[in-house]
Amino acid sequence: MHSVNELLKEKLTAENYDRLIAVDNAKIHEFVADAIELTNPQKVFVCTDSDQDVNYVRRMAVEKGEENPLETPGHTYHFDGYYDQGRDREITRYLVPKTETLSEALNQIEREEGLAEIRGLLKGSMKGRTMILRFLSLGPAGSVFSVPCVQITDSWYVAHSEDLLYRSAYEQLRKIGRDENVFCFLHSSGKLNENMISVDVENKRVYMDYTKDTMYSVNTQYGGNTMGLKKLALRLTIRQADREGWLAEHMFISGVSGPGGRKTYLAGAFPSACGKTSTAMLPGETIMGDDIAYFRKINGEFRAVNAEAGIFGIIQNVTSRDDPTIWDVLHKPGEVIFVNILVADKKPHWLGMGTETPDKGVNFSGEWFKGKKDAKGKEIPLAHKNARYTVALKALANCDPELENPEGVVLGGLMYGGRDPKASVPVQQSFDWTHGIVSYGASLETETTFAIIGEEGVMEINLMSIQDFLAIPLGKYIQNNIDFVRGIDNPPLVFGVNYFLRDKQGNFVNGVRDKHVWVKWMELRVHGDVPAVTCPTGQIPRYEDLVPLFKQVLDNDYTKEDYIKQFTIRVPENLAKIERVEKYHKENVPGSPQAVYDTLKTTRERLNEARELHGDYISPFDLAG
Ligand code: SPV
Ligand code: MN
Repeated sequence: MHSVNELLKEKLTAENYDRLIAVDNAKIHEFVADAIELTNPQKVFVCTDSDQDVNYVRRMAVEKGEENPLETPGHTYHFDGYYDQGRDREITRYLVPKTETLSEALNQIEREEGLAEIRGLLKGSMKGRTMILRFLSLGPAGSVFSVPCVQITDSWYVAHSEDLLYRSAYEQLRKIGRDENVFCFLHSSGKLNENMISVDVENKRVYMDYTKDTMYSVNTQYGGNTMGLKKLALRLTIRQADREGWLAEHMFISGVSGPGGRKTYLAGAFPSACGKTSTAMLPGETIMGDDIAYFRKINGEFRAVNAEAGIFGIIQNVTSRDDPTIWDVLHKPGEVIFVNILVADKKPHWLGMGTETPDKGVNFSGEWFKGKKDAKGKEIPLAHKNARYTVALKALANCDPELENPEGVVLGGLMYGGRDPKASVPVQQSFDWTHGIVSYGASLETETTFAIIGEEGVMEINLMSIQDFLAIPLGKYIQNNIDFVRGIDNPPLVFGVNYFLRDKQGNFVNGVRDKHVWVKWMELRVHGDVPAVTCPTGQIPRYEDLVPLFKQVLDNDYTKEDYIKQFTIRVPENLAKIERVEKYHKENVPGSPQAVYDTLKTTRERLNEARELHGDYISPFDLAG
């Protein structure tokens, strides 16, 4: 048996060895040595923060054929396998030691058994390839929020994407102590076809050894399964935050401008493909993050940072009209990786782009033509619905200047939203913190979307939009959220939003851009500038406050009919939702806080009282007094 050091010395070139040893951390050295022994790469490349190294990764992604250049300078595209187009819940499992239990709601496997399985799949997987080693930081560098990470991958595409999405932190990691903890991620694309696409679909696995803060991923390339710092790290930070008394959330953060030039920071949680990124980058506002936020109490303030530094955003329905900021980035020279789009004439095309699209090209199914069918006879769309773009936040004209502030920003409000066709009004504010956490966060019910492999349009509860990533008991997580604001003088206001409410005919009652008005209303509420109408489920906007906002933000004349259609309280639908949520908590959330049941009960009572007075469907004008 080699010692760790001997093995590293033998397998790395002198230059790469020196680079690795300069990061004097025992866990990292052991992790790398073990990964080398296991996966047997031909070479090891230790990537520093230098432009030269980062450019090398970018160049290799193209040279090895994992990415291909598009017409616009700096733009490339990458395809994932046909059956590898989203996060895969089925094969994503926690490794749980025999002596421990984890919520039954979480997909898991006994640790030893799972480790043996995934290590078996990783064995020799990097033969003939280069192992890339990256040092990265979650949260701004050198801050109380930062979480040091090490990613090993044999995919230049994954390494390149992480460069756009995270903060390179080789220099920062050189300063960490020998025994300090770091998160470790080991990914291999596994078996590849001639187009450098993972093909061993049956053996796709993402296993998470939370006992060692180490995650394994194999036979997949889709970002959400492979980039350790994205959803794999979120699971680990949720555990760390639980131990240390802070919060790691599936939330965007943006700066919303208000009267007199003030700026108010809002955060929000939405399940994948429910409007999170588009809310984060509303035109005229600033974006600080679109996916993962950390919250800490600092000197009695509620402060937030973005764990990431880039966007892995859904491209479907990105149009010049609705999303001008990102449209601009996707059309001008600069670094962009397009993922699972259609390529024709070296240009990217996607679903719902608002311009004419070609009838043939190349997409995630290979050569594509209009009418092409899959093995089951189903028509293949020109691009996958979950096609994405990867860009650094600093490429956006409206990137928030506080992105790298080590102290983060003070949060004025936060929102929870899902795809709820029937019950919730488009926007409402909770009566207090706990009421909001329970009624909008812990009650979040949503239709499943294409961002996760499986059936679309099925209603499910997705607590705080973070359920896929919870690695602590769900009840504990809710309690932590409720308790977090203790000792904070001005906790953020809590809002519930729903961009997907439909009328009886099944039509959406709102336009896609209406969310901008809701956000502006929240901004006014944070500063107490406008009153609100009390309704059984929360506080809703007054018609007279929305009229000027619709005019100012969208240049629309907001009608009373629209207001009534959107803000009518649907009592039976809300009562039915409460029943489902209560049942869900009783059956699936052992230890759900008493506050959840108390709050649901009070809301039910309020709804019943209102029904006595006003009937099943209550016009907001009846409540305005
Ligand atoms: C999401 O699905 O919530 C995403 C994309 O942000 S990923 O997790 O990377 O699949
Ligand atoms: Mn996400």
